[in-house]
Amino acid sequence: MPCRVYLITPPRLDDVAAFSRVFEQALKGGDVACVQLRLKDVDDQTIIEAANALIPIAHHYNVAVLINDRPDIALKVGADGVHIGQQDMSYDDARTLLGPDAIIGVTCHDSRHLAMQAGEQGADYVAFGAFFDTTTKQASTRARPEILSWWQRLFEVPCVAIGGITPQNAAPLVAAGADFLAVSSGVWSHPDKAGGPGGAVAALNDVIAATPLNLLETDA
Ligand code: 3NM
Repeated sequence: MPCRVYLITPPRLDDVAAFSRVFEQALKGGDVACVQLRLKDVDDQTIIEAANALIPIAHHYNVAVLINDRPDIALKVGADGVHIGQQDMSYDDARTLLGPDAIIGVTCHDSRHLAMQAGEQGADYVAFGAFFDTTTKQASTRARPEILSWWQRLFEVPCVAIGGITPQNAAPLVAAGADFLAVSSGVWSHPDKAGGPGGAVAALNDVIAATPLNLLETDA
């Protein structure tokens, strides 16, 4: 399967109606597999209201919606799944709560061990990062593209590359075997003169289409 774009919302949405328009513009830019609603330092009601605004737009474009960290909210708002970190609800508890059809992805930082554990448990994807500097999150680990190639050779479960990805730096991650490029500021802060968020999604899809798989050598 070719690599696909995975959007992450900005960490704060001061005006959900305004963001909804930007979001739709991004989705019109090209293929997007899913969007992760990732709001930080806000109350539950704010997440729920944002989800209620964004889910119908996403579904109109056949884009799955995942809620960051909060399986309980995913259930409540009818999202397609969750993205959980190592400090959040456990994979097993999230699966029990959401059922067999939910998409459950797990943050694995730069750890082969965490990724194998998540894969064995049944995660729908494992996420590695951060590949580049990012101001969106205080990323505690730096992942190297080799981990994507290692994973791609050994496992069927898709891998997501995350952290500081832009259309300019994405190609080596696509070549190394990322199944998804998870991008936040690289889309929302894409310059207006380069088409804004829609232009970023188009550019990411262009990079994916132009970049053949070329797995890196790894030590195992
Ligand atoms: N997780 P941007 S890095 C949400 O390393 C997130 O696990 C990361 O946003 C990790 O595309 C990150 O703006 C931030 O860098 C992604």
